[in-house]
Amino acid sequence: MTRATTLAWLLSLVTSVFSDEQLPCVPRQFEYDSVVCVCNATYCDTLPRPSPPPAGEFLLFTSDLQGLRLHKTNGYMNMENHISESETAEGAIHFTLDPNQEYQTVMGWGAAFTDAAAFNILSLSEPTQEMLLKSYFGSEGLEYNIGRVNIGGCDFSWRPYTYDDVEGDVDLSFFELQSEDIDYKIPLIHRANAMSGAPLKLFASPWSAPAWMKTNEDIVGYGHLKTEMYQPWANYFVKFLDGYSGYNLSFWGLTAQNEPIDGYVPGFFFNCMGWTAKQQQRWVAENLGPTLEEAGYGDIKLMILDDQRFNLPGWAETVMSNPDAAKYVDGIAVHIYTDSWVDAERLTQTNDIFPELFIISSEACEGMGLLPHPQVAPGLWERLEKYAQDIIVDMNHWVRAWVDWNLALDMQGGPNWAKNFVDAAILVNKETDEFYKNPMYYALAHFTKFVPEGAVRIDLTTGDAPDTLVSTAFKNPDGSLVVVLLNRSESSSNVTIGSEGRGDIAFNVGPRSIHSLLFT
Ligand SMILES: *[C@@H]1O[C@H](CO)[C@@H](O)[C@H](O)[C@H]1NC(C)=O
Ligand SMILES: *[C@@H]1O[C@H](CO)[C@@H](O)[C@H](O)[C@H]1NC(C)=O
Ligand SMILES: *[C@@H]1O[C@H](CO)[C@@H](O)[C@H](O)[C@H]1NC(C)=O
Ligand SMILES: *[C@H]1O[C@H](CO)[C@@H](O)[C@H](O)[C@H]1NC(C)=O
Repeated sequence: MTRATTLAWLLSLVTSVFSDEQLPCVPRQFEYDSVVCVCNATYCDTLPRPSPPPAGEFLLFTSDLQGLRLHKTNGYMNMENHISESETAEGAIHFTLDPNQEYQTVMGWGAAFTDAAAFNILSLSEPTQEMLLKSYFGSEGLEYNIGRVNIGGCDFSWRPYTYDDVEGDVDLSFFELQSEDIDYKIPLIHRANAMSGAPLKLFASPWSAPAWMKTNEDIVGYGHLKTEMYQPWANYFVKFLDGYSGYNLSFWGLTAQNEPIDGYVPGFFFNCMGWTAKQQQRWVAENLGPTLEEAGYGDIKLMILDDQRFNLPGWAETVMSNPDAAKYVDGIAVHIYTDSWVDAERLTQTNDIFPELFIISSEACEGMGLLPHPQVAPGLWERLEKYAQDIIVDMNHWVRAWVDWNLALDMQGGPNWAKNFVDAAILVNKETDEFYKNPMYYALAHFTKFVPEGAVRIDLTTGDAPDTLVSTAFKNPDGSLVVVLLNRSESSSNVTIGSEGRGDIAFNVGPRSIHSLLFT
């Protein structure tokens, strides 16, 4: 061996020896109730994918308000099934797992490569950028397999552009990808793909057509596509896909429009375009569907809605009522912003009516300027609780993938040309060349590290858990089982999880905590 190959071999040995080791969180407390984990050019906490333990044992990973982050412990199942005599099970809340009762197959997890996210990541030094990308796409990070991309400008852009702002250019001869794509998002997506081993499932969403295609001649505000622009707007999608394909990036999916309702809200303040379900039906049937197919993009998964769940099942019923539209539609995308007051039963109803369509949660964030907390609140635990609760409830109602909003925002919650600042799982501080993993990042970790694409949700029931204790369960492709439990209450309690022929798992659930259990 040459010295160089010996060195490479030694390095790979060292890496393989230490790759199972979980590098701990370096905590920092801002003025909120829990901590962020600090990463820089030379250090970042890691999350190695746990191997399932032998039969009769379980692994338990806990994060809590007090500062635990995926803290690993293990235990043995109580094979006697005499739970009432178990030391740890006094007054326990009992859950019953039925791995034979299967529901939907998981498609995965991800976030959006917005202009803002790409700008923030690239504002760090090269080694810190690598740490951040690894935190999402590497084997020791969240292992995201899905990425969303904005088609042209969105609010998380530094200017409200489209790819063809030349008035009346119906042939799209001036259509051009912009610096936001070429210098920011595309290079980052390639780096993410290289880290994740397999190309990400990318899906793209438009916020607004060029102003000249719209009734209000503006990118913001109340307005919709002029009827005579239905075909040019479908051609615009093909130009976008061709453009990215020129940079060797292909898309797995598309949503027909980001938040179509926004464009029917008078005075709406960031990039939007209004569609009713009836208009979307007509456009998909007569323009988008056939145009994608003719251009060789017929395999791209087309998703409708991409807006709040209160529109379901009605939106899907309207679009799908026309077979010429229905034949092009593969899925339904929902955003989380009304989830705390609109029942998730709407998702189950929708799945019951259209079992052939998949449902994904395509956008989520916290901190939309609502009191009592500001938009960016580093370390605020309640935002983990909101994310985890939303994921659990969604998964229990047939959602197959959950996609976060911006991969990274700055300390102000931007950049956002419309000043619609919000919080993010990772905040970037370019002054100090650091980034901070918010509790929301770990909410995602409790799912992504344990429940890969291809896992199936299974039945988990409880007669006596309070509302503040929510849970869901999965069976993985390798046969291992996962239960995720979130306790939003201030008190702790004992929990047992039993399943036929497997013995009971007993453990204590502390106040304000989340747990992922892995066993075979
Ligand atoms: C990076 O973080 C590590 C761990 O906290 C720390 O020891 C090191 O000094 C930091 N490096 C810089 C340049 O701040
Ligand atoms: C795309 O991939 C091909 C084949 O690997 C390569 O030759 C070409 O340079 C790539 N193009 C870009 C823009 O990356
Ligand atoms: C959990 O079980 C332990 C051991 O039996 C007991 O001391 C403790 O009080 C129980 N905790 C709760 C909240 O019931
Ligand atoms: C947290 O939630 C429940 C519900 O309030 C509470 O009674 C319990 O003591 C805490 N632990 C668990 C698991 O619920």
